Amino acid sequence: MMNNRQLADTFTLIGNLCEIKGEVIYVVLAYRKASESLMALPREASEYWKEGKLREIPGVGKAIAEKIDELLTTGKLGFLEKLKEEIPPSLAELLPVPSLGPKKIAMIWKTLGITSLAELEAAAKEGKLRDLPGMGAKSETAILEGIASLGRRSARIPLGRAYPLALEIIGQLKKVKGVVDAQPAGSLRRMRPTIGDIDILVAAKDSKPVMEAVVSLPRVLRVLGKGATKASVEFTDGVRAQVWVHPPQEFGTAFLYATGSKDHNVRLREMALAKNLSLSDHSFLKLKGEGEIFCATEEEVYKTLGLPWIPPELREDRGEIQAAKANKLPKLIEVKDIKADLQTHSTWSDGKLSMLEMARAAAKRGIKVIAFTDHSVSLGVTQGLSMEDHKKQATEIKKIQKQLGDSILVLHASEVEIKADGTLDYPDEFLATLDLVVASLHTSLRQPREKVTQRVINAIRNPHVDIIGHPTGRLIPDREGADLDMDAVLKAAAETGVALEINASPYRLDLEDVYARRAKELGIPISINTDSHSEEDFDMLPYGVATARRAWVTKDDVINCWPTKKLLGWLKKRG
Ligand code: DGT
Ligand code: CA
Ligand code: ZN
Repeated sequence: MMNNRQLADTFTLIGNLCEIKGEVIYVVLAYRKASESLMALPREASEYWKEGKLREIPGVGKAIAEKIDELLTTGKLGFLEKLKEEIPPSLAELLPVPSLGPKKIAMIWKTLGITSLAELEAAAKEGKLRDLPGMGAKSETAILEGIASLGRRSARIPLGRAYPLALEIIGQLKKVKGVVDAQPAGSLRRMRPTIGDIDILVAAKDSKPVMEAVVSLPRVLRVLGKGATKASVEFTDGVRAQVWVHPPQEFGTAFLYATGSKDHNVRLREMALAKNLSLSDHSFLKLKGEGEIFCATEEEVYKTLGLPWIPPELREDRGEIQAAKANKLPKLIEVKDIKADLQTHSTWSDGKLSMLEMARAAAKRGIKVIAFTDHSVSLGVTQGLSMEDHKKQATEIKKIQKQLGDSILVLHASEVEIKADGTLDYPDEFLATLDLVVASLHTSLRQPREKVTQRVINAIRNPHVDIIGHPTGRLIPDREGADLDMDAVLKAAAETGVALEINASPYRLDLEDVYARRAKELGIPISINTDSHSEEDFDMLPYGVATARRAWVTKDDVINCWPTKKLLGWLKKRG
């Protein structure tokens, strides 16, 4: 049975081939939207299908539901097979090449019979493209450069890398004369775990000096575009940034537009049209009568549409506009609500600092409870602790607790390995002696779905386990998580009341937003932890909180926000 990723890939391919074929753009976009929506789905589409509820998936209308039905029933799609006979599927490789559009691709294919990237590159090098209609030696060079840039460009950048970079650029731009404000926008402001390109919005009356400053930023490799109010550049490490400038009186509409997401913006524009207003990045244009409405702040834009301000992390067209209309937006968790860090490591395993140093670093940041979850013995690379070692660690904790006084409470815990055979690294009698137990997967992540899912469920069902750490084990951007059956995992967690972690490391952010949101809806407690191995790691907390915000999570849903007494009571009850 096809899974969501395979279905999504199928619709992306259909969209791409339709685009090269010359289908009207809204058809192409409908396939792409369906593909994105399938990737963001918290459950398998086949489940919806079995329940006869395919049409409840966002972006899935009658035509696409019929195609999903055929794919799930037969594993094939007649429509796609026919399309592939008309348009060679390998042509889709050419679409990402900058400077090439679908029309040109079709023309190159029809005139020269080119169907792959390799053939295109060879033809450009041999000078075979310059004589085609509308092309010349210059377009050949552009195509070769475009192909080279594809190789250099790593797909998407982890948020944790993009954010500091953006702040650096913003720092530079704020020094430019006449700049009133500069803010991150796009997926960066929505705090998606990975970023395609960095968008920055600048408020200034005069855009010219800003445009100059952008193209002369340090480490700019090349300028991709420079207009009157928008410039985009590529840095030497392949990261791209786009800077938009708007006068302060229209900063609100511009900020909203540049923040996206595109789908959120489309919804707002529809709402504006219903009020006879045309919403652009500049203003609301009055369609009846004359004049424009300018908004200096986002609040004013939303207010004009009859909505409260919507936090950027929610702007993904996942029900936020309906919730705003009904005045039912959640009061999202904030960094300051976090009072406990329940996964940290010290020199007892693979951390860089002693427990005392770590506890002080956490206390300095307002943390009231810290759990040391040094690794268990089987995780060889990290010098995991034996049960003997734990006795010594317990003594040490008593000692440092005296030194720390009531500045912070130290819990004796462990990050226990969920072994390949599904058992835990310590016997239950021992787990019962710890203040808190986090159970995590680090090895044999590529086991078949059923087996790896069962491992996690075993850990969830162990009454001594309090938190499942970074549930899927994914690493951003390189390692996909285990192929877990999330439906089954969430169901088991809801039954036992174990907490699921949102690991705040920007290279994990695991659970990801869609699953964390479902966990919350199922009443599963959520735990946001930094998994700190050094002092700087504590500062990654905002990434974890942002992921929770993207999951509509409030502070009541998160055990790290509970008063110490309530947290300790919960741990005690779990045994
Ligand atoms: P990314 O860079 O792939 O991680 O994703 P975004 O969301 O940053 O998207 P990007 O960089 O293509 O565009 C930045 C913002 O510009 C996006 O969040 C919303 C807005 N935007 C881009 N294209 C369109 C469009 O066709 N229509 C509307 N309404 N807004 C758009
Ligand atoms: Ca972007
Ligand atoms: Zn871990």
